[in-house]
Amino acid sequence: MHTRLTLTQGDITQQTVDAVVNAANSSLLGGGGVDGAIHRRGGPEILAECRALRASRYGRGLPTGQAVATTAGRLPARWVIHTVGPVHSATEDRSDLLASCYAQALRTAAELGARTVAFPAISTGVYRWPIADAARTAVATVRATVATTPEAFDEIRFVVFDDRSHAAYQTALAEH
Ligand code: AR6
Repeated sequence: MHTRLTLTQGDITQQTVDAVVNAANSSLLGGGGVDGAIHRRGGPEILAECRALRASRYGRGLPTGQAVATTAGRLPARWVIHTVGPVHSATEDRSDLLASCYAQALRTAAELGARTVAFPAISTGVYRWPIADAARTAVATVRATVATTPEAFDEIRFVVFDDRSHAAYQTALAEH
């Protein structure tokens, strides 16, 4: 099966998919941006599972570049996959951690049997990653991951908020 990579401009909390990826922070206890929107619309069930994960497996928080799933609560999805992007730094290139977010989220999705997955532009808001570079990393990592698991996914959807991000993803998707 061929996995489609698609691009949508809109609100990630309104995507009808199997799994929605959250641009979380390591506390797993919510924040602004995508994280705030997911908890607001998804309801308290998501936070309750996040708290349980903190109490069991992630007492020190979810490390940057890793991913973990919870229920999607009231969102039109089955799961939320929380991942922690790196904060952009001018002195240290942590593109490897940004790529890891996409690879680990997809690995988690495949384990769950999620065939459609929606990704926000991880790290490009509060964490200040330049959108053109983040879009290239996102697209290249998703392409490489789905190439190794061609049967796992039907659609990977990149969901962006603004025109600039949309243009950056269009450019990245047009590159080979
Ligand atoms: N749907 C789609 N995209 C969105 C939405 C939405 N509802 N809301 C924002 N964006 P951010 P980060 C875009 O800041 O940079 C939180 O406080 C936004 O325009 O959500 O990884 C967490 O708790 C931007 O392009 O995530 C962490 O502390 C992109 O989504 C921290 O922010 C990501 O912006 C994570 O920062």
